[in-house]
Amino acid sequence: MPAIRNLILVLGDQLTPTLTSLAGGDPVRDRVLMAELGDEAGYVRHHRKKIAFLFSAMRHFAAELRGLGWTVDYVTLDDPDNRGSFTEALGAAIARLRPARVVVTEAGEWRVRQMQESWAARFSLPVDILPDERFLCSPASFAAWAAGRKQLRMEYFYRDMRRRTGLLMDGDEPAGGRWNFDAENRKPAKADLFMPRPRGVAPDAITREVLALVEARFGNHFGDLEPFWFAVTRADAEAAFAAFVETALPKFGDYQDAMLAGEPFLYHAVIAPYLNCGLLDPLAVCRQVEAEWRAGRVPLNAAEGFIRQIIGWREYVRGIYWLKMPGYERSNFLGHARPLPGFYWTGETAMACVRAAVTQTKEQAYAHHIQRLMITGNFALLAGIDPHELHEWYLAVYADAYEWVELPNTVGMSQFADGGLLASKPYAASGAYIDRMSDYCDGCAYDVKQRTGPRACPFNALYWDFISRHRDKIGRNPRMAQMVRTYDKFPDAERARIADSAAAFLAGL
Ligand code: FAD
Ligand code: DLZ
Ligand code: SF4
Repeated sequence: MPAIRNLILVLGDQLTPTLTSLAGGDPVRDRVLMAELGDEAGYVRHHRKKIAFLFSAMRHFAAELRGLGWTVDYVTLDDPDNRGSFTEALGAAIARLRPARVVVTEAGEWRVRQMQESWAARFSLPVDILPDERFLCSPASFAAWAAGRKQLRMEYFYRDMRRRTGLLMDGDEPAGGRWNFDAENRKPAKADLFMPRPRGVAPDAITREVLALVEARFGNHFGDLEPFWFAVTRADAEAAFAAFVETALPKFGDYQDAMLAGEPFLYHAVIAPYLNCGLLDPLAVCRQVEAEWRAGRVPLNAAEGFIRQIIGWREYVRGIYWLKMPGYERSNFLGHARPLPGFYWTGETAMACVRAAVTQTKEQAYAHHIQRLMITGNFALLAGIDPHELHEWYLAVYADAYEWVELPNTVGMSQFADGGLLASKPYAASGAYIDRMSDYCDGCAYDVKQRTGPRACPFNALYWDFISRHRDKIGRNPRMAQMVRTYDKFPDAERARIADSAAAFLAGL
């Protein structure tokens, strides 16, 4: 047998055949290593559906690579020699195969990147760490953009990305004469018989085997394993995206901020699990969406809204992550320390909006952005939940969650724990916002119109209590200063009732 030249370790979120580590390799002389790892499944206790999704997608990707001529050493979770960590899996493979060098594409998470950087010394072998070119903006390029700016506003980064990619550009000008159509994207939705559904896939034999493995090994993790309908191959992920483009994209913009009881997906794409593990390519999906608009099949506010999420928000939060790690994960500007309430795991609360968001999270490993930001995130912000505990919750419960994308969204956007680096103001809202954007309040035990008292919507007293508690820290923002002034105009007795209602509710958590 010829000597192995490069041992290429492919991580679970690197399921892309054009990955830099594979693109420079040679299927005849090199060997690919992939491993299902107890440490990766357990560093936070990931949702069982997420683990099953990733293991099945990894197994299908190994088959895809074999089809392309690669030899893949694939270590399953139940392999008796599996010791559970990237470092041990790599060490065992090096001992077995004696490669001349190790090649990896840089890990998405700081934690794993530290491991990668330790391997050359540990194994006395050259280790090439190649850039991850599936992203459109490298950490270095983001740092250059950020250097010298007082505020790192997503909107300006996004405009640069539009210019760089040429997406939705007419020469030097944004298509339609505006960069951003967000103001048109705030319609509340109505229940509709023709509501689109994400395209699901029945589990094949590989997925069924993984489901049995996850059932046996991760019984104590959160979340329902079945029904399992995620795509686990590139072809099925592409078909799911095509179905979204056809059935939901035209209304994606209009209803981006809407929420409806019993409608977990609305007009969202449900593609983040596929993008983040490498089954879909971010630039390719944006080009497809632009083509739909140019062909007159979707309105500009939908195409622009979608493309902004990907080349704007997705790239921007990754840039912030690498700019601020390590340390960002411990941000706690508002000094919040309350433990995460148990209903984040059970859904057992009388608050209909929180119950709906948590229940569908348990069932689907999915909630859309406004549920994450304005229901579970907003509640935690108002209630003063420890942002690190909340971060671990978000990282565990969603099929699309990886620290590089989850952490800035949680700590920065949703909890204002970085002091406003990412968000211009805290995403804090009372029940009135939830009532305007959803139909949850119609079926709730609480009354959204009442501010205080036992039947009042808890978001109301908690909102005003939050404004009062943090007036010194948030009052510099003009929009928050306005809320502080409103609070100050409440009669003394009303302010006392707000404090009492908030305290009584929090004491009962
Ligand atoms: P759509 O609404 O259809 O949007 C299309 C795509 O745009 C998404 O698939 C995603 O790739 C991208 N996108 C949209 N918003 C964002 C955003 N704010 N940041 C980054 N990408 C975005 N997204 C993750 O991918 N992983 C996470 O772990 C994650 N954690 C979050 C935690 C909190 C507290 C919040 C407020 C948001 C989080 N998001 C996360 C962002 C967003 O909620 C999800 O990307 C989105 O809900 C995924 O569903 P979708 O594919 O249907 O998205
Ligand atoms: C999230 C995850 C899980 C649950 N399991 C594995 C695994 O068994 N093997 C693997 O290679 N990757 C897994 N991952 C993804 C890794 O955690 C991911 O590659 C890092 O988070 C990226 O830095
Ligand atoms: Fe949520 Fe308050 Fe509406 Fe109930 S009344 S659904 S708690 S916002």
